[in-house]
Amino acid sequence: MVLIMELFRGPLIDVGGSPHYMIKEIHEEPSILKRLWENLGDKIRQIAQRIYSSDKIYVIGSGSSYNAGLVFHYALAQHARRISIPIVSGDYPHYSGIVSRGDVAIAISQSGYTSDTLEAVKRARGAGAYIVGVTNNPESPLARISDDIIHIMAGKEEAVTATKTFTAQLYSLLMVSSEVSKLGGGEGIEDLGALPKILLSSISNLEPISRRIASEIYRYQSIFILGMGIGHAVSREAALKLKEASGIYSEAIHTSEARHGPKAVMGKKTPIYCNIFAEEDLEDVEKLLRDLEGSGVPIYLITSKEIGEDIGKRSLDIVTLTPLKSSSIAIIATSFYQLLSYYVSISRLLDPDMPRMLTKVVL
Ligand code: F1P
Repeated sequence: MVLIMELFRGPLIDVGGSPHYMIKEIHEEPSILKRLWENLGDKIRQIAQRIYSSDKIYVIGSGSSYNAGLVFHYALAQHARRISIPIVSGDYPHYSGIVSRGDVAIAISQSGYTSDTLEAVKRARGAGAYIVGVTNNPESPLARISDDIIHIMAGKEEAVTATKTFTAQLYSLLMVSSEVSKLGGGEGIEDLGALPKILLSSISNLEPISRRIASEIYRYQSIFILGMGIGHAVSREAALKLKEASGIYSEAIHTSEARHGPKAVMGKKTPIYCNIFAEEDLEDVEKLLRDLEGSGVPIYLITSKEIGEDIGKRSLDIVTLTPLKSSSIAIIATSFYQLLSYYVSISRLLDPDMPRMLTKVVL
């Protein structure tokens, strides 16, 4: 009993009525989005203008911040018909020769201290790129060396596992994509203003579902998370959360790539989560499901209602998300995986706020 109390850590500290910071911070997300929607408008329009008139767009970050940047990359393509180049911060040297004046580099780091990101920014700046920092710390080194910043206003994040800062980064970046889309004569992302409310009700719907699924999967050693486009970016973040908070080996696999090798290790012992956020994903998902039929692989589809209905004729576990057609679905889907990672962590008697071997800032 004492051991369990120790591991849960929650009852021993006061985190505003929540047993852990991680779950408290997930629940803060809707109000952070509201704050951003109400305060960031002018800044976002200014930065969108800069991006719209740039030659090339680089998106730089590490860990969760890279994953937020990858959603942004897909959102810019989908809504604004612009190509950006997503770069893992540490990989920057492999691109440095092509960055030049007239380019914009969007550098994402909640802490603003991640050394790989700072190094990449210094080099991009040296090459003449205009730097937009996206950070939760306006006093950080990243903020200081950026030409402009988006302050994501998430408040201090106590849990090492990033949740609310990821969602705030993502929302700010979707606001930017929406404005770049409008500058090019597009329609923008129409559901962004309603998203704080949608997320609030979605979290309360998804919480019991994620608890139930956590109780089904917490004993597994490994998990695959599949997706395409934005669904792939979300699967990367989901896999990272499950590794960090729950200690489960989880791998993000592009859905269309699953039949090119990974299928060989798919079996009863490895549940599959499959993100389906767009009609275009269905053909690849159908092919894979056909291949896996009878193999006993536990499959969960994470999808919006309309898309899920066809496939739902098979006996699969379907997690129904609010049916958003835009990139905003990434925020709703990520909140499901954040909740799932939290509840798997609890079921495994781990401390979700302090994963082993991790620190909040990677210097
Ligand atoms: C990047 C990051 C986090 C991750 C972990 C280590 O941080 O990779 O995404 O969850 O805590 O650091 P940052 O650059 O966004 O501060």
